[in-house]
This record gives sequence, C-alpha cells and structure tokens, in this order.
Amino acid sequence: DAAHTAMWERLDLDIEAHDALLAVLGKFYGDIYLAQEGRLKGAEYLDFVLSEVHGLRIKELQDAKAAGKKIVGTFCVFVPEELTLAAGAVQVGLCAGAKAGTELAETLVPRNTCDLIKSFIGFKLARICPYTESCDLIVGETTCDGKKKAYEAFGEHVPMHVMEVPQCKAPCDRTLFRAELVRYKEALEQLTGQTITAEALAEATKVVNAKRRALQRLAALRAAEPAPISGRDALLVNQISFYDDPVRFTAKINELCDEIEARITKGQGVAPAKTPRLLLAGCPMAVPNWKLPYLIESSGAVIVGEESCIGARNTRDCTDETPGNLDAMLDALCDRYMKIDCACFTPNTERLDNIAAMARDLKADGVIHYGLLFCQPYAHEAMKVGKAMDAAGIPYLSIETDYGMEDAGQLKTRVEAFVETL
Ligand code: BJ8
Repeated sequence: DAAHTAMWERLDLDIEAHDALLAVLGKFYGDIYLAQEGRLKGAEYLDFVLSEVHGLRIKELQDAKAAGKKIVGTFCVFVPEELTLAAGAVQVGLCAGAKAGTELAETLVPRNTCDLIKSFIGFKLARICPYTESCDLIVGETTCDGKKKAYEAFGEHVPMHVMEVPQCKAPCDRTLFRAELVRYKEALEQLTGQTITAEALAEATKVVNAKRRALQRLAALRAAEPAPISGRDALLVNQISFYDDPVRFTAKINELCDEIEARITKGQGVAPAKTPRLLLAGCPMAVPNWKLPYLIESSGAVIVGEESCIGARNTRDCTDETPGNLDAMLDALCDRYMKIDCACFTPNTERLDNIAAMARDLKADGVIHYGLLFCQPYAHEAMKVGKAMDAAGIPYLSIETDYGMEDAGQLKTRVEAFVETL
C-alpha cells in the first residue's frame, strides 16, 4: 500500500526492483507453502509474518528507531543476541537466501564466492532489502574466508563491527572469544549510549533462552510418527526466529507446539505414516532459501530436522542463567557460544556425533547433506559426514547446489532415487 511504499522510499530502496522481488517472493511462497495440504492452524502466523516481512515488521523497526532504539544486523549465529538485547537494541538476521543483485555483488567479491555471501552483498548494492537499510550497525565475524574477506568490502557500504571467531577450541581460543564478547559489548554501548548491566543481560538471556526452548520443543515434537509438521514449515519457523520480535515469536511458537501435541495425540501428521523421514544437514538456509526442502518434500519424503544454523546448531544450547555478576555472565555466554559446531572449526568432530544423534532421536531414515557451491568448510565436512553415516549405517546423500533453479530437475531425480532406496 501507499504507506509501505512511502516507507520504502524513505529507506531509499529501488522501488521497481523491490516490487519485482516481492512479486517473485509471493509467487514462490504460494507454490511452496500455501499449496501444502494438512497444514497446522498455527501456520497462519507464519503466513502473516511472511506477507508482512517488508511491511509491518519494517514499520516496527522504524518505530523502534524513532523511539531511539538501534537496529543491529547479523549473518551468523556467533553474534550473541543476549548482548544486543541487553543494550536495548533490536537484532535481526539479515536475508541472504535469494539470488539478487548478483552482477553487482560480483563487482565486490570474486565469482567463485558462495551464493549466501553474494546474496547479502547483492541485496545491499541493488537497494532491495529494507532490513539492511534499517540497520545502524551490521556485525560480521571471522568464520569462513569467504565471509571474512567479503566483510572488508561490505564495510565500505555499511557501518560494520567484525567479531573475531576463533577456529579451534583450546583454552587460548576461548580467551580470545571471551575478549571479543567484551569488545562487542563495548561497541554496542557506544552505539546505543546505554551501559550493559548485569540486570539487563540477565533479562535478555531469559528472553533468548525462552526462544531457544520453544524451538527445542518444536524440534523434539518432530520425532513423532507420522511427522506432525512439514520440514518446510519448521524451516520457516527457524528463519522467522531471526527477525521477528523474540517475545511474540516465542509465544506464537509455543502455541504452535500445543497444536502439534494435540495432533500427535490423535495420531495425525502432515504425511502418511511410513513416509521416508530425512534429516537435512549442512549450510544454513537463510530466508527465502526453500529450494532443496521443497524438492525433497515433493519427492515423497518428509524432513524431520535441520542440522544447520537455521536449525539445531542455533537452538541446541541455552546460556546458563544462574551467574550473578557481569563477568560470570560473560563467561557463561562464552561457554555457550563456544559449543557451536560450525564447519569453520578444526577439528570439528562433535558435529559428526551431533548429526548421528539427531538422526537417531528423530528416527530419520536417511541424511541429506546440503552444501552451497563454493563453500569450502561444508564441502570438506560433507565427506567426513558421509564416512560417519556409513559407519553408523545411516543412508546418506550429499548435494551441492546454489540459489539458481537450473539444476532443480536434476536434483529432484537424485533425491527421488535416494528416497526410493530407503
Ligand atoms: S556458525 S555455518 S552462520 S559461519 S555457506 S558464508 S560457511 S562459504 S554460513 Fe555460517 Fe556462522 Fe558457521 Fe553458522 Fe562461508 Fe560456507 Fe558461504 Fe557460509
């Protein structure tokens, strides 16, 4: 509507390109989400949030800004939302899941860069993401080489703070990350003019943990047979967790879980009993990257879990809420974040154990590893995961793809052939 367009103009979006993006997104969403059968009533919340993703939520962010709050954008689950909230700021995970502005992006980063990176750079350079344009600060992190170097170039276009994330998990690495938490805390205090107190951090930790617990609850319910929610909807829940208001989101997802519990009691599901159940592992699927889940679930299988940062890797661990003073709280934060089993770490054997445990707990019949083309860390680990699944007797398929649709037919053939063997 006119009010939204005026808001987008104030954010200096390229209105024509943005309209085209919303049209494609709407069409995609209709085909992939609204066309599903036997959907939960609670999915109305997901539909609403998605339909207002560039509307109401952006309006809320603008209102928050008008009230003096700062908006912080992120691309990685290593950026502690607890600290961001404790500084009175809003944290949003920025969209990096669609092909946009690719040619422009390739003027800043090499062509052989993964689509996730090209996407966030393309969104910025093509001026079509109202979240990016709303940010007062964007926080990067030294994880993979692709992102690390891309942030140098990106920093010429947006205000950035880059956190150093270590690559190993020895005591000296922990010390480094602990210091980086303090440096991020100081950057936030400078940005907001607000000192992060022990009380504020304790409160923020509760909010973030409550969100994680709701997502853990949803993840655990997916062990039921038949599967009570589609993998697509569960992925969307995780995607939305990065940008909706955390308190509202938590309440809505707990309601959704109540409905799922009732469904399980009645023995109802989204797919017939005996539908092959798959665990997806690998690179994060940032919104609106729904390509592979859609292909899988239209190939006679249902996805029961995501071993990914838009999934279990982000929700598995809560932050200890018991410490009393600020130093102990920062220690607790450090402990929690250093458990993340991102492929950027070496070694990263706990990830293999975590995947096998998830497959077992969720009663998955097989594991599909998703790697983004040009992503070195996950391509290496795809091979290790394959060996580990072999050893555990779990059928395994490794897929490498990008955000383009050119390979959709070929991927579907491979997935169907895999599903038939289960
Ligand atoms: S904690 S997974 S969110 S770094 S796909 S940009 S790795 S080349 S996203 Fe990640 Fe944090 Fe790790 Fe999670 Fe690089 Fe690979 Fe691209 Fe990637």
